Amino acid sequence: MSAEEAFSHTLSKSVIDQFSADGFVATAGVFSATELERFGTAVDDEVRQRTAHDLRKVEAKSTYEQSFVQCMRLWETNDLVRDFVCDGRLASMAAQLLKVPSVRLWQDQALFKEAGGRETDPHQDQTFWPIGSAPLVSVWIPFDAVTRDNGAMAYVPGSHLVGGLRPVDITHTTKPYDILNDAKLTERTPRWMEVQAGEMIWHHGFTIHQAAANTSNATRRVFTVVFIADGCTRTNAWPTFPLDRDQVGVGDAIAGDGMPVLWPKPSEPPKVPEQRGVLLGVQSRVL
Ligand SMILES: O=C(O)CCC(=O)C(=O)O
Repeated sequence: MSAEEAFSHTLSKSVIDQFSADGFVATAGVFSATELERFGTAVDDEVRQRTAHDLRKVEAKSTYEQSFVQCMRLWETNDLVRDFVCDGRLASMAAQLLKVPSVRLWQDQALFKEAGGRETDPHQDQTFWPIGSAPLVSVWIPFDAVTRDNGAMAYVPGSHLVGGLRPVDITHTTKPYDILNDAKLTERTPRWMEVQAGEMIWHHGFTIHQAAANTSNATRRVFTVVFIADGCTRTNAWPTFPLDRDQVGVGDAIAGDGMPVLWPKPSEPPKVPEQRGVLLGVQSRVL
């Protein structure tokens, strides 16, 4: 069997080339409609349980919370979500896009943009984390069609090639940096991506991306999974929950129960860490 046949879901050369050039690419046909429905229902259940205590309307929330309801590490609390995250398809696609033999789970999360929710500010993901320029890719999986009216994503083509720029404080604790006007960018016009349910969009850790406000009357339901190449090290001491939980020190290899190797697919399903993070909202510190 060739290495390519061994992939759980083989990507064409044109998809991989487009990702390398643009820093983002859409793929389709990975999950069947039935699977997507089961996956979406599991994520809905988990978000509903984690947010049941929060009865605030969107306009009463903080600026950050108005961009999305954020629930992290659903693979640790929901068996069905765990099956989808760990079944090898997404991880093998991530390895192909990054052109690496092995990837670990970095994080997964539900990002539900409520009706009336504001835009997500343009930013790069990777500058939030102490991982330097480790190869990193995120997959954005919508459970319904997404348009400019209900929270579509937009990406700046080629921006990943510029590397890490000033981090953008999307939490609005401080004024967010206007990254689209960074002098290092040669291209600064985001390309909007409207997608059908069943399509998903992959972006590199340094690709500048943003999302539109949700002016529709329904929640935009999205789940994302981020993969990091195996064999990378922690580059500094910024508090970072998955690294701190697994006691990964500066200079240590990134590894541990919370960041399992998912490609090549492990022979046994990964063990769920005993210690859980917060169930709702952003979290960087071990509690
Ligand atoms: O879905 C959104 O509104 C933002 C998503 C995002 O920033 C990401 O997936 O990295």
